[in-house]
Amino acid sequence: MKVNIGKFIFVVFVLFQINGCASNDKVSLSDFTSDDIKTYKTVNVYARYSDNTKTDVFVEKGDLYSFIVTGGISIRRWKPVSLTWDGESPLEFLGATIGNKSNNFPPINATTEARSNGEIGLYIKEGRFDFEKGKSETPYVYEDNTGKFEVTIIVWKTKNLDNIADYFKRLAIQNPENEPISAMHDQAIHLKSVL
Ligand SMILES: [Ca+2]
Repeated sequence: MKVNIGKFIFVVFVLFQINGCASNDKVSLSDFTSDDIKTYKTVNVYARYSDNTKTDVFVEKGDLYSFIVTGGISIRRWKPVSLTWDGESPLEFLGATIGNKSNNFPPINATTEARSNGEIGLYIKEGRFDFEKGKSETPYVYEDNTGKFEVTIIVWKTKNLDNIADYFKRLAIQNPENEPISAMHDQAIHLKSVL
């Protein structure tokens, strides 16, 4: 499958509009498996942790994979300590790697196609990050962070985006409070038009 990069960026942009925030409603796929899924796993990414979080989930180039993100973090940054932020957007603060390379468009509450082979890593974006070493170059900026994102990674066996969209439709019915999951159905349909 070849990706039209312009359309791809457009889809990611649309997605940003839809799924700007993380939900606190946990999602369990354990009683909701599918023959279309190669593997899935939920990984905690702690806001105070300045290294890349290894997931032990591997993708091959061309695999479709999805992240469902729940939980929430506070980063605080350089703002006055009297002001705190909760519910930082995973779109802005959750980063991903494949192998030891940055994954520029991680599928935050979305589905995308792997562009290389390797283990998926997850990290909190704050300061400078050394992808080769899998460590922040500025670990001290993490010290005042709180919370975590819970990221459910799905690697699909199927290449059929209709099946993936249907899966999220069914999952949305089971998780009516989780808005990102509902939007993941629509995003999979959008993705079909660009892959
Ligand atoms: Ca911080």
